[in-house]
Amino acid sequence: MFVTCSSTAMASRSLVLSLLVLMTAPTADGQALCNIANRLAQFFPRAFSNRVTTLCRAWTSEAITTHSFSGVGIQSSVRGGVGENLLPVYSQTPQVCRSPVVRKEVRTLTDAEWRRFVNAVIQLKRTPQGQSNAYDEFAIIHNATTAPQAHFTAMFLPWHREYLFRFENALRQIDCSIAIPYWDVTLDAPLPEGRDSILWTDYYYGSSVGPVTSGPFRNWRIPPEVVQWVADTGVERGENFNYGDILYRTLGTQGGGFFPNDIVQEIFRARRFRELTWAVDPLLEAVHAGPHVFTGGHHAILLSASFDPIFWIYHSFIDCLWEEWRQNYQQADPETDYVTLDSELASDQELAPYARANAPMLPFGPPLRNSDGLRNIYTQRYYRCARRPTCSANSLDCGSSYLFCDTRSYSCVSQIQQGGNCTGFEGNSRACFSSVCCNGVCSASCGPPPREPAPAPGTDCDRTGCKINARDDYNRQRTSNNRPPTFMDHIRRLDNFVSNLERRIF
Ligand SMILES: [Cu+2]
Repeated sequence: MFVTCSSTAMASRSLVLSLLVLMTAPTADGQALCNIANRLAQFFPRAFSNRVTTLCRAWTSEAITTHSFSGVGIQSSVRGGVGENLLPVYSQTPQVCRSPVVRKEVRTLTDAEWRRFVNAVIQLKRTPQGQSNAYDEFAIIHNATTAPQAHFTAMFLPWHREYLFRFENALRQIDCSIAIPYWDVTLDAPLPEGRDSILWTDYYYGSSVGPVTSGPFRNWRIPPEVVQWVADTGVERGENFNYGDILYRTLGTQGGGFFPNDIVQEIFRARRFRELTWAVDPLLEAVHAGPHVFTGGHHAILLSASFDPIFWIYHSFIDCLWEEWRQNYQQADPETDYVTLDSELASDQELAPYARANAPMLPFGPPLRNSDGLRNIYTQRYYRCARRPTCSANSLDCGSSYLFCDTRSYSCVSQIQQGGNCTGFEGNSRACFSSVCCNGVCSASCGPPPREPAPAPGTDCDRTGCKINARDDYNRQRTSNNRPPTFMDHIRRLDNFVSNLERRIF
């Protein structure tokens, strides 16, 4: 079957490209590629569209290999193995808890709320369950064998909704008041360097590079079998993933960063559920992978991602974005607007049967079916999402002392930690946490200008001179001095993350 690309913006170059793709990929892939390329081509440079196309191919083949039941994969079967215990236990909110709870942006939580969430997560990790602990029992089912429909199929969003719902219920057995906060990464996107966000401090997420040895999740244990799977995945990809048995992150060393709100608006152009699925338009799932890869380490690898507690906070955001879309943009009944064609359920046809509406939602069902994941009951009875932080000329309050209003665009932005790069925010007295933005650096005070120009953050200097590291070089490309990042800056970041994704796919 032939797939046509209609947009004139694509021109003959892309037609040639699509034909090349069609020669090597199944029809469904070709269709998906045409769709995404058409949507992106209007404002993305040629190179980016080409890379997206390559990404789509690479990713699809990854889906095919990772979901395989043989080879490197998950040995436990959930039934009678790791993960079995939690499945019935956490399918309902404890009777004594009042619902709905409100999932809020993580920086808008009060200190007490954040502490209660962290404590409950830690307690889950300390609760023996089966052969391991309650936290690990949850984390281990996030893989292509136990949950074949969870990624690269139409079930991506509903499956993760149920997954988070159960995790939240587990936390609520410890503390009824808890709702999983969400991490709106678009608030970090405008920062010159994502790693300088207030989130990468000991108060919030802790260490951002290397083993996590500070913050609430310090020395977070990764079980031996996962250590092995991660190392094996590295061998498969020709990379070194020997992260050891402590939670590991590599923030900022790969991937282009956090996606901006423009991308969210692009996703919100969809009107029917089928347009949010990988086989029809991979945009949402592909963009969601960006922060996974950017944070790196365990969070960047599918079978270990949920071992990092930031997984739940990040996926809570993806879920809340879906909810925002359901309530404001979906032009059909959200409970019944699903996908019927196998070719649209999954690009890899082997996965399609797992994603059909009536199929059991593995590993949670039967009796739970995939179609149950579309029910309104989740967000009507059990939780809802607070509005994402916004500000305006009339109200500069972003609802948190850790956020500030960027008065150039009247949008909320994460505060920058002391010592962080605040280039472009010099005029904003609230941009830096407990400090002021001087000469592009969040400093204790603005003293007289230094006699010699200080080395740019991230440069490697010794007596013989300064060696510029890759990340610094990358930042130089992205933003020239003292101007707010433009949309094209964001695109360049995305371009970077896609090129990294080609080599290392979440
Ligand atoms: Cu996932």
